[in-house]
Amino acid sequence: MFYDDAGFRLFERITTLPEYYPCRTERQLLEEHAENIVMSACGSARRLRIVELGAGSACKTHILLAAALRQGIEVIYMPLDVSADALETACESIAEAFPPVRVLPQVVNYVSAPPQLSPFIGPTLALYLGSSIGNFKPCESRTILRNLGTQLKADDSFLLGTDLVKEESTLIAAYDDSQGVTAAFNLNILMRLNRELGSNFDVNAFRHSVRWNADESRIEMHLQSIRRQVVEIPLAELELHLDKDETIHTENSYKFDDDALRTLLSQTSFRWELMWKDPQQWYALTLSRKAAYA
Ligand code: AVI
Repeated sequence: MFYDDAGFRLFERITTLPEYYPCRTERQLLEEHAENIVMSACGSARRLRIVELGAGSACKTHILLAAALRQGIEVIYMPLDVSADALETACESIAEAFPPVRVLPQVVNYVSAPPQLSPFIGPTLALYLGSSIGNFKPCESRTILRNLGTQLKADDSFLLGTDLVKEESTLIAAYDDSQGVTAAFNLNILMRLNRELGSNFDVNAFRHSVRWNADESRIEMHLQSIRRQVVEIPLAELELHLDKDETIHTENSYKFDDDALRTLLSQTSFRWELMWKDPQQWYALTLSRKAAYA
């Protein structure tokens, strides 16, 4: 529900906000460690298939593609995404920046079904960046990674980007920025519901609310009703009765620590190999290998 055209534009703005550190921190980590990541994934092979879940516009992937080409490695890049438009943009920019890279996009919902990868002779490096995994409940994250694992060979690599648990005030600020961009991103859902499901949400009768749920290790975004109200959503055949201060829970963004990451990877057939964090330990890139079993 977040990512209609307006939502995409607002999310792009979020990624540039001073308070929203995940995106720029991940980019810095990729810039610092791209050579190492590619070398670890490739071993002695001279060709590499890079498969990216939720590739979107794939702008950070450019860093890895450039590192592979610098090392003289032949690259096949498979971006997977639900959005055909995002994939088209990704393919155009990669074709322009890296003519030798063969790009094989796949429009697929990797959450509801395993992506179908054709057999490949040589190593595959799977990517799941942007801490997108954090927007899924733990059981859903496990399903996504298990599904991915079914498509990889033993010892293929998997690079996962995750936001880490940190001081609450830093986390809250990242989701409740001073310019109100994240608030607009959250409230945009109501405009979308009004437009697409014929609902009558009064956008001014809700406010953006962010909570750190320590028990679940997640940031929660809510839309809080500023008064008692009734909202109709005709196409969903729903009538919502909201009390003053009652909230609509719109998003979870799970934050990880080393233990949670180790557990997630080992439960989903991956063997942890290397981890890189920024100096503040706010964000992690974890490189793991597909285990031979399962
Ligand atoms: C896309 N995803 C990883 C973002 C996050 O940080 O959970 C979505 C987001 N929601 C509000 N700000 C950013």
